[in-house]
Amino acid sequence: MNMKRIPLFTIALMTLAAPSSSFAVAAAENFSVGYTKAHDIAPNSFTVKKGEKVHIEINPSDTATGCMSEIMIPGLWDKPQPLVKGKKIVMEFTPKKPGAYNITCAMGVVRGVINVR
Ligand SMILES: [Cu+2]
Repeated sequence: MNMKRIPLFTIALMTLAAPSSSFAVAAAENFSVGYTKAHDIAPNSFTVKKGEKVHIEINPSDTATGCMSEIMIPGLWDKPQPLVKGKKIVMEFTPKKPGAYNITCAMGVVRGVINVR
């Protein structure tokens, strides 16, 4: 590992962890995700680490309809959340097993992936 990078990395972790919780013990991986009817979620591919808390915020610019109107991550976030314009969705979880977890609609149609390493 390049030694010069360690202090910057530590500062980045502190910055990320501070606002999410007053306990702020574990480093969190934070993702900000958009949603539009035209492009669905963006970005839609993520890589995270096993045992590290993941914090995903989705800010829908549109209200989703039909099959893709709810979002879930089977195995990581099993409760479908409706995509409603202006209503922020927050998903927080700590992946325990490596693997590729699909991001789906409530019935399992794939719209993205979370790779847990
Ligand atoms: Cu569906």
